[in-house]
Amino acid sequence: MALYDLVIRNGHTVTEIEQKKQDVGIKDGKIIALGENLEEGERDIDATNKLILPGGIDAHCHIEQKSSSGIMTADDFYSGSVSAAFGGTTTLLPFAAQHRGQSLREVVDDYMACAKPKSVIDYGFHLIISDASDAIIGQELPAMIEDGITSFKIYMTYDNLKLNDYEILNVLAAARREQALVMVHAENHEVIRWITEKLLDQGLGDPKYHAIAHASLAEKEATHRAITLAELLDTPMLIVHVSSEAALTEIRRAQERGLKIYGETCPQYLFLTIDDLDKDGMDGAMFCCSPPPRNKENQEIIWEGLIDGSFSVFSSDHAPYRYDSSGKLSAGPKPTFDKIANGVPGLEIRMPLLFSEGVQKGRMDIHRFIDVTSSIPAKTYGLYPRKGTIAIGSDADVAIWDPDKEVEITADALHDNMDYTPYEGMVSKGWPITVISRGRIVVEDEELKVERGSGVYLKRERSEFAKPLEKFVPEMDPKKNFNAKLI
Ligand code: DUC
Ligand code: ZN
Ligand code: ZN
Repeated sequence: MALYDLVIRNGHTVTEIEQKKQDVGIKDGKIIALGENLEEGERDIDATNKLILPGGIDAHCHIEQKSSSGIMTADDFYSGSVSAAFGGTTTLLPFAAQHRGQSLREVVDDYMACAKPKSVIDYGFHLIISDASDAIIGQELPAMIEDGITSFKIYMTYDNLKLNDYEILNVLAAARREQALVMVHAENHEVIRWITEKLLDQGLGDPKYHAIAHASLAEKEATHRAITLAELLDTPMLIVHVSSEAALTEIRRAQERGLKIYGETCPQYLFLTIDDLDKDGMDGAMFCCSPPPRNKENQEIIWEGLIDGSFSVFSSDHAPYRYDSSGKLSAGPKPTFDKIANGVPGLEIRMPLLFSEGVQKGRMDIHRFIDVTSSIPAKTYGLYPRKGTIAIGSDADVAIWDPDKEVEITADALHDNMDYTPYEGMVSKGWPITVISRGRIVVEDEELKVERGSGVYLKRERSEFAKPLEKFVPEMDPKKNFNAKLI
């Protein structure tokens, strides 16, 4: 019997720290050897002139999720996971979304039941918490964290999701106790509501006005407030889907002050602009997401933030709503912007477009590319070094990239269940041609090679990124504040 189930030979492995010409030996789903001239395996793959990269981790995506206004995403765990795999991603961290009144256990059980028979790659969950009652935060949440759901998202906007500052403080205190990571959708609800009303009063309801209503300043204010609350309780926090320079500046300022504040950005803020919302008829609806893409200058600054380390995670925020009555146009054929389902698809293009526009065009070092698409998400969310690197003992989750393969992105060519892509016609130079998850060849020769349901649930560890600093603002320090213990 061969020592290895699979050997990938003659390629260059690239991790977050180094690039090496070496073979990868895989046994029982794990990497067990790295080196030159490994002996023959049960199966050998020749990776001459190819790059062997860690499989991607998409740490923010909405799959088989019913939105707070009742609209289902177009992708279920089968089409979503297949699409992700074809784009070089081998781990998904979608949301298990609580609607008010639901117990967290019920929510998680529902999502597990959806994912288990369908996902072709490994997956974990973050919770979305929309009901911050004492019972949920005090009793249910700790049990979920114990079960490996060690991060959760809260919202500062959307009628059916938003938490007020008091509730956010309760959530932060619980996260601090449990060492769970809080992810925040930071937009000021009242600012958006006020601008929306004024626009609609003037009859300005076209999709492009979505970008006016979701002003950068609404994002900046909420980001500042969220960070302030996090600082008050000495609780790490990750601000998701950051779109604007103004919000990025708040994050940088906090980081410069030594706070554990992290930022995530997404393809729509690097590859789309506000002009995409200004299309004929309703076509701009295809680009409506929250926060929205901004202008070209802002786009450059988001790029800089991803390159210089201000952002640590690059996720798709895949929120797939078809351009028809099941999705974007569920409120009618010509809804005003506030009734258009929010979100854009991006699972499959996330890594290729960043590789092409970032690494190939010389803007982004390849190790940084791996950091933001795989290694740091793994560290942030308690999966490292099982996932997110190429090392002995790690899961054999790798993608073999052909750096010269050019692919034109079209809705037809992608594997999700969408009827459009916002990136139609863009050409990606570099594409993952063979995608391997726990030693299983998932994608090869442009075909899916595994059965539905062959991905497994990932019980995640608590993350160092969520560990408090034990450095309070002075008036909150229990030792300095008359021994008052607040958290
Ligand atoms: N928030 C998300 O995280 N995704 C899609 C839309 C939104 O508002
Ligand atoms: Zn959000
Ligand atoms: Zn999202």
